[in-house]
Amino acid sequence: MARTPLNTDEINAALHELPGWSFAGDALTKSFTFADFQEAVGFMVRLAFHAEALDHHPSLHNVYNRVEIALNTHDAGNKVTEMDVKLAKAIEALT
Ligand code: H2B
Repeated sequence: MARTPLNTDEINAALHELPGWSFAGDALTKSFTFADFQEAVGFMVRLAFHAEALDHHPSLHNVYNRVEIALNTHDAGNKVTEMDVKLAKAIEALT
């Protein structure tokens, strides 16, 4: 159930509760900017603990103080599912 693809209405409803997040390339995406590289890496490490706890793993792209996140579910054919919304909310709680 949690790894069933969400429809467009469900994704838009989720985005209303996720400020700064977008739906792009079949993923929930957001770019975070930090003071420096160390802060950016610290964020990714803290995020990693939540991802492990949820058994759901983000795509992360880091350049210096920026971290770009894309969330979708491989087990659902790389579509957005409830698991991605859950992880996005956990990430928001970290910032
Ligand atoms: N992460 C993401 N993003 N998508 C998945 O489908 C997924 C995952 N599946 N983390 C999990 C692990 C699965 O491979 C394990 C077996 O539960």
